[in-house]
Amino acid sequence: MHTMTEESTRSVLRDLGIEDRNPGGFAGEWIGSGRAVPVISPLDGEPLASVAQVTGEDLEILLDRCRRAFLGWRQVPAPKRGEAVRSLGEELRAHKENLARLVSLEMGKTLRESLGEVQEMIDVCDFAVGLSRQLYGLTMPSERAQHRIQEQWHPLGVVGVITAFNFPVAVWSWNAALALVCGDTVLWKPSSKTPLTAVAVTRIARRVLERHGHDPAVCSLAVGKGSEIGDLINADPRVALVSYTGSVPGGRHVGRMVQERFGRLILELGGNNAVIVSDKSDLDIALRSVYFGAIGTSGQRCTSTRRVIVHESVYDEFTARLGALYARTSIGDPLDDANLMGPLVDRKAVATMIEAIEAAKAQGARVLMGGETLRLRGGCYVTPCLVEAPAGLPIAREETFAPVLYLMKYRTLEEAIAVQNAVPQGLSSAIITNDLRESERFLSAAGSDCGIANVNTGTSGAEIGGAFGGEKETGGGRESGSDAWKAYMRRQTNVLNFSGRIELAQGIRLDV
Ligand code: UN1
Repeated sequence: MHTMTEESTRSVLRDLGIEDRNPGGFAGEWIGSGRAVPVISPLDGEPLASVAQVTGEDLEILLDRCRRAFLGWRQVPAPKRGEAVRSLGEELRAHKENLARLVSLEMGKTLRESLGEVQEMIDVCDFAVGLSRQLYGLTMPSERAQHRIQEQWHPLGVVGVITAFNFPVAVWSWNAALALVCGDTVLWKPSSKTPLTAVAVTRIARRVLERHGHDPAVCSLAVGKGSEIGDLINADPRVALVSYTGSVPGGRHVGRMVQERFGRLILELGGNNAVIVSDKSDLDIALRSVYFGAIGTSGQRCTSTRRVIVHESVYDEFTARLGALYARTSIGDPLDDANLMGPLVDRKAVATMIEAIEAAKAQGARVLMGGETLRLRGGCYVTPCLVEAPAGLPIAREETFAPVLYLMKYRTLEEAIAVQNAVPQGLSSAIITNDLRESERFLSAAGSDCGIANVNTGTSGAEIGGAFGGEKETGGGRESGSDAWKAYMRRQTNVLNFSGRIELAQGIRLDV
């Protein structure tokens, strides 16, 4: 048993409207004619509740309703759509504690990180409310007299949001809050590992939309397998944009399917994020940044620190101090505030971690500590692992979704940047240095090739205000802040002629 008694777990579920058996489809009404799948908590291997998956026929109804909801929603003025998103943020504030508890129960991250995840949802709602009055287009001077050129941004359609288990609610919100103010409707397919949080959030969104007199199918839900329901979404021309968060192979598959029909895509795939620790760094900052980046969410963030590239002159000291922190890591029930690390999401994740460590050893790396499974209450607990990696270790080119950190040495900054860039993924990166030249070189065109590059702070824990995403095999998509909203809208260029005659562009003569 975890620290929450059965009674308090029940009260969390009750507060969020989770029943023993829940339908997994929603588009104005709840449906779910498929198999009821139990959700097993990684905390203790016990079932929390079950969710009935949607069938292909269910999805047909859901998509049709979600598309029809779009036809109305796109005509609601954007600031009015923003009002609904403001209420969504307020409702999330009211349920923050319980929603965070459910996130921890369902996927295992610590309660403090779950609270941070719900806070991300709230933050992006606030951001989107402001955005609802700032969906600006530009005007351009025309080369023709008494003509004007402008661009407008129009709603796009249904956005299919396919999310991963590791941020079971925040990734939906980055997409949904933006999509909603942009006038799109959302069909959410959550990870099959975390459908309960999705049901809870959809119930909240429904209440908010209905209270504002809007069609609740604006926020629809389809729980089902990626290979069935996900593929139907990918192939369906009614889904204007597919925003997919998941693995590189998953993204390659989704990308091909959506591209085949010229649908729009946002891909947020794997990361293999490195921190460069300079000899001119503050080692306390380096240690804390790397430590949280590597063990936070038990190494299951796409932004988790997987590699640390340390200057040879501080390597021994850094490694010894990091090892001491690792040895002190309190692992266990994520709802207990004393613990910094909860379980991995399931047994398969534990097996994958062990296999990666075996591969590292076979390839010539040295395990410095950790990487053991812990027999705690039948849950999926492991100790975080530090691996000393020779240059070019093949397994260190892969993203293993677990707390395995590869330590590498460097001599010159050029070499460190080359090592950091020499992986197929390009999500997040960081340098810890007090040297202005080093920091500027790291951020320059010849520096980090990642979508996120930080100085004196770690690779994970991005704020919502910046655009989030990465290059190369990470997929190239951007979500959340800055101008990421543009991917959720249709840009239309308009030429308006008020001259009273027809004149062709480029000076072409029309003699008729
Ligand atoms: C993810 O792991 O899919 O930057 C998202 C971070 C979080 C989001 C991670 N804000 O670590």
